[in-house]
Amino acid sequence: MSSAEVDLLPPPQSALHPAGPAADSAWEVMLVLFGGGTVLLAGVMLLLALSLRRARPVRARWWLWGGGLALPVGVLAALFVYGERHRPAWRPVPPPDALVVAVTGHMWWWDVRYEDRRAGLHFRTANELRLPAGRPVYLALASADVIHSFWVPALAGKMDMVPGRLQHLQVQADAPGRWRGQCAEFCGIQHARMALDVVALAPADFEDWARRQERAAEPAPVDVRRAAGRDAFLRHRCDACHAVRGVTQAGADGGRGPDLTHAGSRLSLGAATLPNSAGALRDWVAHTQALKPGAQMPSGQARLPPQAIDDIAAWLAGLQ
Ligand code: HEC
Ligand SMILES: [Cu+2]
Repeated sequence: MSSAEVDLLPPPQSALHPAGPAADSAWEVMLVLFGGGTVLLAGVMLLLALSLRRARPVRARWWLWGGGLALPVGVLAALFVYGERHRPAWRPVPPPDALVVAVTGHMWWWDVRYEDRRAGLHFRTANELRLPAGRPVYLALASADVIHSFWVPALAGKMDMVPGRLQHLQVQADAPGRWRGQCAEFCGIQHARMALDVVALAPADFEDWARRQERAAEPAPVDVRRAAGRDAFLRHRCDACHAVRGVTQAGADGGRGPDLTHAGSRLSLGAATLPNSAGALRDWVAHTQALKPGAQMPSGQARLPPQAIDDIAAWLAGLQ
């Protein structure tokens, strides 16, 4: 993706800048609750001022029936009806025109699988969610270990990812853009560095991206350096945890670590811990535990010769 397509400012992670219908609705609820609370506070202050100025106190019965019963019942009933009407609908089955994406939380990264029945797309990626602008996206949310929570404030409210359960969230981005998501349920030492890049693309750009992602990696690079990187990746058993379609023999569950088939095409590394580049890939592989202490991947520095790390990084950067 060129820099012209993506805003280079820090991607916002803000519920105050809604970018789709679900977030618009949450924003409206927030305004109504805030406005309603302000009106109530003003009313109470007014009553207080009146009672302080007036010699004759308000009768006790008024306080009891009015302030104790009528007011709270009226306000809470109205809020209940209003809130119910704005609650996202529970849809056990995705709408027919929706793009279905299964996102599974792991300590501390996101596995992302695309299942687009309409276009016949099936592929896996990680730590990055790309969406076609203007089309509903049905997210099937699960967890591989502990409770996580999927939260992209610009697009929708939070949804917990609970082991043994399948939750869902329907989101839609109104226009192309880039946002940040964040795990919103404490899930262990690197919870804070379990973030997610979210990019909405024009439908044609999304189609291009998806077609590229669906392709397997080139099994035998002609470039000598990259061939050496692929060999080192296999020799040092990175494939014990990572799949690179076309190169490794990973099972259908994807592996213990993120799918790396198109690692070079992603915006960041380590679940949005650092921006992606050939140099960052090298640093990540060599110093994993310094960059993300506790991450469930060993640092390469002590185990791999520097040349092998350089070659692997060059190969991964080329997996576009
Ligand atoms: C024991 C399993 C394991 C092994 C072995 C392993 N990794 Fe990882 N790797 C992981 C996990 C888990 C993550 C996610 C870490 C996180 O972000 O918390 C990861 C993340 C990565 C990422 C960042 C991916 C992304 O999109 O954020 C790269 C690149 C990577 N590993 C490369 C390698 C290379 C190269 C090797 C071999 C030298 C290797 N890994 C060995 C488990 C492993
Ligand atoms: Cu978390």
